[in-house]
Amino acid sequence: MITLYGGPTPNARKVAIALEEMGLAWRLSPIDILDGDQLAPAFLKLNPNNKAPVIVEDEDGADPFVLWESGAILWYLADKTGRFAPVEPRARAICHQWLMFQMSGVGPMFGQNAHFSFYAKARHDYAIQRYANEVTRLLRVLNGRLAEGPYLAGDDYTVADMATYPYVLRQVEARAAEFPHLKRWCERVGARPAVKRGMEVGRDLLRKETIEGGLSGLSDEQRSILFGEIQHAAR
Ligand SMILES: N[C@@H](CCC(=O)N[C@@H](CS)C(=O)NCC(=O)O)C(=O)O
Repeated sequence: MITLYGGPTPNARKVAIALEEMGLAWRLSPIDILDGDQLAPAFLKLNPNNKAPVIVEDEDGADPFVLWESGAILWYLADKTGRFAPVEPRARAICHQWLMFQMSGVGPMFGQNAHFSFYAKARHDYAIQRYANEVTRLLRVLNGRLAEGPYLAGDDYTVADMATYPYVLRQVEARAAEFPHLKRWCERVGARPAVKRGMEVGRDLLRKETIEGGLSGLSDEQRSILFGEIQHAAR
């Protein structure tokens, strides 16, 4: 049995999608990052980087296996099941390339864009513009790639698609005319039953303070947990 620690966020959704696609037995252990669950000592023992998702795999008679960083989790699950990543070295490298592109480009830049456009208390025009430009640039790269074939790694749906879909969906819905190939890919990926189920992970935990929950505004304590004194205190 695999326990997924996370909530209704893009990084946990990627992992939930993969677990569903691969037909693995799993359950959710909810982590509410606005309440600071990621800073609790028991969670920090699993992930000293205080971020979800984390998976813990329990098998009879073996020590639990703990893994964090969503890209590493997806790659492990693909290796474990022999599914959703090519075997031939060059095809595998291309799949890995698009997974790394999501992890090092799309994830951080979309995250900073959300931070400066919606969550930062003060307005920083330079930062807002910089990350909005990066989001557009990255969406163009993805759109160009998907003009060449149905999926990011080529002909087959892989973990690279699972990693990217939860991040880009909202932007693509809002800007479909600019990114027609990405839009068609979103429709193709989003129609998969396992993707629909994975996207629902922790839905009941969605907070009104988040963009998806309606952006009602963060309290000072929530800001401190996520971006301030509490987040950065030595532990
Ligand atoms: N690179 C990490 C990023 C994980 C991440 O940023 N998780 C966020 C939720 S989407 C989190 O747990 N934030 C809590 C915090 O920073 O304290 C991954 O892909 O797993």
